[in-house]
Amino acid sequence: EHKFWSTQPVPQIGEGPPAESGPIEPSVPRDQVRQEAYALPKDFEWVTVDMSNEVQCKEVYELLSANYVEDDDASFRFAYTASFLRWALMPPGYFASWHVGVRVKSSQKLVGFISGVPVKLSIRNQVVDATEINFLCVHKKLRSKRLAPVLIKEVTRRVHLEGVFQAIYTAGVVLPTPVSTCRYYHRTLNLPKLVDVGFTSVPRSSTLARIVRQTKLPDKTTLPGLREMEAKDIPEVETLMNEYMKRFDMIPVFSREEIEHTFLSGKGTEPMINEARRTDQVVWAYVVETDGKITDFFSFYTLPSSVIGNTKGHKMLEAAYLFYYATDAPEANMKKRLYELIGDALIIAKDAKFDVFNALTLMDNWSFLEDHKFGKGDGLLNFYLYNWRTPPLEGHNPLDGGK
Ligand code: YNC
Ligand code: MG
Repeated sequence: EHKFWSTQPVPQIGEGPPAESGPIEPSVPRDQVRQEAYALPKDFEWVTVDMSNEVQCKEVYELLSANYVEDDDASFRFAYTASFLRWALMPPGYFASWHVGVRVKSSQKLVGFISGVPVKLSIRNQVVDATEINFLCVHKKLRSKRLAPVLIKEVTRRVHLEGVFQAIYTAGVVLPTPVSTCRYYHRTLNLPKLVDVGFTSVPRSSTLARIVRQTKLPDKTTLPGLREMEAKDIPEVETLMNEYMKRFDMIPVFSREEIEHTFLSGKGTEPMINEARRTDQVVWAYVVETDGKITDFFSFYTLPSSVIGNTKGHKMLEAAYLFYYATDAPEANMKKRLYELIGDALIIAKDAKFDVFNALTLMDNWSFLEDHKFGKGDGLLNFYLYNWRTPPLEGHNPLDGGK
């Protein structure tokens, strides 16, 4: 039973798949949107967090570092960096008012957060101006007090005030009602560390040395013409992505400015950890240039997790997450080409000192996960739409069978 979610414009449990796609409730003009903020318990107040302000950005970073998403046995907690949060929350056309905080009135301590950013989605070829909601977090000491629904209602109100009535969000928890569910897969890059921190264990039937040998990657990338993406590649990457993404039923529609922001603005300025990585680099984006033409593209982002038990002196698990990719390979050659691209992504991530490379069972990932020795994880990620009905997104993904 969902006291809050049963009141919201989302497909309710047991409703069954809809016959058609579309909004659940109508959009309304701005003057019909509630003008006053929702009421908080008396000791708390709303704030709009200014993510361009170093101090405020750090406050969000600190709230999340200590209180954000943990795995099921509380061994790891997502540790989004401040640069990541700035990059994720300030895309072109972002609304500062969608960065919603809750402070304790007396101490001004930040104890709650939720954010939205604008995103254009194409869902079964219907284009929807939506918001992507992320980083919902309530301090551990204030859990189970029904603060989350107030945060959700307040961000919804602020989104409505800008004329947006649909949202997309993901969560590990099951709520009414996922439009799709993906599983995490993990590719080992630094086995000894993954074993030390308890992320992986060596099966009795094997040894550390044997698995290191079995998962060893080539020293050098293999694709001729592979190089880091640059500003001059933006138009070609845009075309390549637009074409390739037509394969899927729910996709973001990026403007040129969004492509630049998403793939090129996150390179960082701080000192290099080694030749392959800056301490504050968020995104890695590569293209394959063949005879002066961009034929392929891939990207991944960094999302470290803190090791909660601080096992064997390791504070952080450095994880890379596969992000968008695209290729102009014809269908008959697609599987092979994607295998090659992701192979090079793994090598680059290893050079950049990542411990593990994660990917979800979405897009065409099913076609290379097992061949590249990704292991099936325990974690699932549910995708949700707010105020939009559509039949479940099935994809063309044989690994879905193993949900
Ligand atoms: C969740 N993750 O079911 P019912 S993901 C949505 N997303 O409501 P209370 C959630 N709803 O079932 P707590 C949720 N988790 O009674 C719980 N809920 O109807 C629902 N964790 O509230 C829950 N971050 O305040 C229940 O719970 C109600 O104190 C209970 O707070 C929850 O960012 C939370 O996992 C998650 O910080 C804040 O546990 C807290 O437990 C926490 O008593 C660690 O709340 C961090 C964490 C969530 C990451 C994410 C996406 C969020 C999407 C929110 C929904 C957006 C809707 C669209 C809005 C824009 C619309 C437009 C236009
Ligand atoms: Mg609460």
